[in-house]
Amino acid sequence: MTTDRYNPRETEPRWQKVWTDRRSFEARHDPSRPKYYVLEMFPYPSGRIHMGHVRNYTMGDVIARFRKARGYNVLHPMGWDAFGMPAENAAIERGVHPKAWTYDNIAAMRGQLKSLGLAFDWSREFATCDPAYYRHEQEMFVDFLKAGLVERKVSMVNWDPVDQTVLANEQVIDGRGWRSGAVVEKRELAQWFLKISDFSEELLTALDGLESWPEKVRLMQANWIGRSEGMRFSFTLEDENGKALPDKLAVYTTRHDTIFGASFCALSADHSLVRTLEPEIPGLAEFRREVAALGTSEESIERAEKKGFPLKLYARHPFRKDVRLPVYAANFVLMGYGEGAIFGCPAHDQRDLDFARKYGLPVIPVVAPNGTDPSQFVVGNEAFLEKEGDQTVMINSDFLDGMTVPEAKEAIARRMEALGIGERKVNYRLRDWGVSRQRYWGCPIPVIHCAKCGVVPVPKQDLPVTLPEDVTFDRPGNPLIHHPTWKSTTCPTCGGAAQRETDTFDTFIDSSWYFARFCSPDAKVPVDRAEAKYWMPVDQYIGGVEHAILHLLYSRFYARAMTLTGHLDLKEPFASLFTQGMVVHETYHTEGGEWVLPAEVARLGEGYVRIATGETILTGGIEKMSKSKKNVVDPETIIERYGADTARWFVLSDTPPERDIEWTENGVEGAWRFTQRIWRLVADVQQKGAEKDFPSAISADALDLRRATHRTIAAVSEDLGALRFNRGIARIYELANALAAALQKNDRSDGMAAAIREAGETFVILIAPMMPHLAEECWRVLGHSSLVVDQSWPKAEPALVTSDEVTIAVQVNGKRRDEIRLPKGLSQAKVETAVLALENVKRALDGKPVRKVIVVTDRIANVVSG
Ligand code: ANZ
Ligand code: ZN
Repeated sequence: MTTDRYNPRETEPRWQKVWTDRRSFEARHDPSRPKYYVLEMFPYPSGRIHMGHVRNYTMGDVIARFRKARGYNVLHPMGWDAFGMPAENAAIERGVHPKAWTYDNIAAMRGQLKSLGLAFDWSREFATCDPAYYRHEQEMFVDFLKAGLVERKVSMVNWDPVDQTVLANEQVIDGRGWRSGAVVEKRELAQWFLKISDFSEELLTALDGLESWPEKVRLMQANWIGRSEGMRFSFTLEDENGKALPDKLAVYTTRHDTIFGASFCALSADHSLVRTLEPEIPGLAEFRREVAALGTSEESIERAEKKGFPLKLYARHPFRKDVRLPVYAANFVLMGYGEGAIFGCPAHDQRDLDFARKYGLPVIPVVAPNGTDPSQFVVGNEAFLEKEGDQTVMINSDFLDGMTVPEAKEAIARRMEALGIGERKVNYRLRDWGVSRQRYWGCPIPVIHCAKCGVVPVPKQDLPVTLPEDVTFDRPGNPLIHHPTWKSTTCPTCGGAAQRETDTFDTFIDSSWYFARFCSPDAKVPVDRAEAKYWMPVDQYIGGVEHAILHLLYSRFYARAMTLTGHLDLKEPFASLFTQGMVVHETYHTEGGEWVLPAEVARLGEGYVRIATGETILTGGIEKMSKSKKNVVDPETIIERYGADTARWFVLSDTPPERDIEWTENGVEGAWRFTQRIWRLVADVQQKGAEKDFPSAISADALDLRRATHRTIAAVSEDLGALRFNRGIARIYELANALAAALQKNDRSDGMAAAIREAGETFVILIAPMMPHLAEECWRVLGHSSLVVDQSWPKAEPALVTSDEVTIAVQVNGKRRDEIRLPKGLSQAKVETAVLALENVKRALDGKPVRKVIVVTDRIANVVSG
């Protein structure tokens, strides 16, 4: 017998234990079955899960459970992206060791994820900070090194002189270190780079094959790779007196057509020519320092006021012998792109225009809308940029006059090639990936520096190079440098005294191959090729769009690099990608502007008050849940109060998964009430649906219920397969209504009992991916000793699915609230019953009595309330 109320607190841990004991979700290589690898981006062990995790992992879980029921051999693993700064910050601020902090957090979060009943194969779990994981990362780095995929280069970093540390671009705020507040300097440092730029073209063109990726992500990646077709050409240089100099100035441009509009040249402050001139020109050193304080981020450079410093040099115009262009060092020219030098054409580039206005340089338009009189066309404070589809013509441009822009580009390219001063060049914005970090809590870079032999990779038999645990955080800089002994070692080549590299890897490396490691988490090699061949690629990858660029691009590169070094045989690691929306919530604050947790607030009349004090609370708008605005709801509290199934159901309902979902108390209450309703419904099914077999002829009502059941199977299967969870759920509500209606009528017509049983059992299997615990409990109530988790997904009988159906728009008091699919020509009474049972209609009625229902056959049903 069932009790009146469904009590998730009792059932959920019980079913979780059953699944664990039966190893229900452990995946085993089985070539006789089709595999399905579903993966959600693994979490950083911050200490607690948040609602974003709940939404993300629930989606993956529904897919995993659904695919399993459909007969796939499912791999659904979980691990921890466990290296990174926050662990070190905790060490500095609170004196806990990063390792202890990290593993404690993992333990806490593992418990929280388990309480959600997620169908993970926990036997494959690892953390990237486990030496057993990162030793393989080190091994692959050594292989990459041998394969020429790695380079050691001097590069510019943001240096915090107080904290004695390198800062990431995001850690530089208005030119100052985020923690110390010190003015950031630029420093040159020898660092390791992975040569991702060798793959620019390949990573770009292969995007076309990623048809199951969101278009916007593919576009973001394409922009990031940033292919452009242009020219590299050289100017001859002269001094103020017109004396020719030996040096030439090479520039990169995509607008060689605008060469007759050139009015200056600009060099990056780090350009070799500028460096050479620094001691000769007073004030130049100061200017370079000022530019350095902008840091290395393109964004801050873009935002800064455009400034230059005249170098007392001139570039001779290649086609106008009487024109020479002043040469500047400028803060907006990047060293890492093209040649680190440009010619400026103010009329057709906004940065160049701002610069020209500031320094009084000529502005000569050379492209104009078709039909413009060249002598009348002027450029004011906005550069003239042609938009796609514009009809334009070259003006003021000598032999180019009258041409279109593409014609002019071609003409200039030919001339320059003929003169031997330039060539066509494809450029990519994508830079090599700098992977050295001057940090403790990361994977040690496995190389040794020997005074005699130079850089020597650590021999494989000496791996892993493990992090020392006895480190201190009492002074600025990298603890690995301060460690008394760790870095002293002997050179593997000559046996002499040598030093370990004290830099560690960028944590993006850790997450660039973890998905491959999950295929064989205990292998003695980084990846067991046979396992990876079976499981890879990931069939469905799910994560936030904030990782659309770097993480995914690095992973795509890693798959290629691993393939080149024989660790994998695959190019694209993620066959299909889904980027879910965020969880948002109303923000609350006091009149004084202090943010207040939703849990501390209660509704009072039209407004809100703080429960503890009664003071007035104001709302500040719906925003992404964040600690800073305190608009967070703790999943643990929700699970304790309502159970995991309610939370899971809520995060999937109503809102399409790619959109932001608003967390509301009402919504959660609604999901909770539905779990209770299911519980009562199933108890009723068990009583009234005693038959298993259908008689040879069944009543019209029984047939109706069967049709509802099979149509729901068809629709939910399609919706879950396409990740339209909210739509699948809406269909499940409809089936609940149909089943409830049949039960209520106490109809004993032929076949009804079997139809009820069929509907009830189907219903339980259909809700199982979303509410797995409740489903198991209901399955037991229905008299089964098997588990729902082991049931196959029901099949829709085609004859019961196809029927003449129409979509009827449902209104309440003339306002559209829903729609419903019903058999064509259905009687007024039946339409009325179906419509009144809709959740959206009930919500819109808000308890008001129904006066009448106006039905326009097969088109509209309007519910009019009293
Ligand atoms: C002359 C010109 C005239 C340009 C004009 C633009 C408009 P993409 O498309 O991103 O490749 N550029 C080249 N190297 C640069 C560097 N190191 N730092 C800053 N800017 C640089 O952009 C290529 C354009 O960006 C080039 O074309 C160059 O300016 C600038 F009406 O050359 B152009
Ligand atoms: Zn040596």
